[in-house]
Amino acid sequence: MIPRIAASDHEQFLSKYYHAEQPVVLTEAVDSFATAGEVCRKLNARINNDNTASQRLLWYDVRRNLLDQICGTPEIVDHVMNPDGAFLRDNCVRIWFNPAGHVTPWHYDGHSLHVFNLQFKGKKRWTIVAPETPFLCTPFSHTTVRKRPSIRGKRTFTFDLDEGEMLFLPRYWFHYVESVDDMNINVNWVLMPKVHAAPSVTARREAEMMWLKARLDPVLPANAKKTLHNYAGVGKPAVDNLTEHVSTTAGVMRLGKELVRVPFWLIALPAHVAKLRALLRTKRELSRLRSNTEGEVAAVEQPQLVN
Ligand SMILES: O=C(O)CCC(=O)C(=O)O
Ligand SMILES: [Fe+2]
Repeated sequence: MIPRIAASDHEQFLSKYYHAEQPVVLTEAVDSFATAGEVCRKLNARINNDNTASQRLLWYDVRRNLLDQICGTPEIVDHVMNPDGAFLRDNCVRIWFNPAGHVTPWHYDGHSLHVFNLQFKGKKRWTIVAPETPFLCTPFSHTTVRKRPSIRGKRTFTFDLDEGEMLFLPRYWFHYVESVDDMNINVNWVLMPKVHAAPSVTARREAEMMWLKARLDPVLPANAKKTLHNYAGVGKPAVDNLTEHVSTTAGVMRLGKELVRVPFWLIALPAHVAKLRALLRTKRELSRLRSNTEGEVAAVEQPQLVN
């Protein structure tokens, strides 16, 4: 069973989970008395009105202040989102709007990100797998070859994340997430810690892939170049930190290890189709939300009269 502790228990969280990079559910992370519909409309109106917000494949990337007066940053998140201990991106908050039945396929997050995932509205069912018992991924990617790989023999947790709870998902943990309630709204705060990760197969693979990409920079395809130059929001300092202990032999061997996986792209076809379907469904849902909130956007755009 995944451990659950009170979000206010900072000492236990930091010593047993944050620094040890182990997942935990933090209970009573925030209160919200608004309905899912109200939260959805408010967030969408702000996103539509903010030119620093950007729409990604399945979520929005926004700045922290977009949440002002909607959902404050939990104290413990504020404490660790500190430039002394972490690489931080400007748009360090992700917002997800997912209807019932939405599935986010198996993957682990890029950019060596720790994720604080607040279930602001609704409920989601998570299955997570530790980086030391990883799944096989397609070459140079963070997504699994199989759509529903077996979790037998893996270190894994399956649990529901209820409204008001926040999951701390450390870097390199694989996850598969199903949306349970009619409307599910999640807020994530993300950061890359500056301390080195505990050794694991996945941590080593990520470091070796980035070592290789840094050396191949001039010939990288646009997507890979973008990831390299924006790694964890800061690029080179984060990549240098991550790849500090990668030897030339390990880096070069990584190229071979990824290339032998190329045939797995074929086996991965159903996984890619599932991802594409999730993407299209979310896009449809997002545009529906957008058109539903047009009235409110207009209201926000009205100049405010201040006496
Ligand atoms: O909420 C979801 O469906 C997926 C969340 C996720 O992948 C993440 O927070 O990294
Ligand atoms: Fe993720």
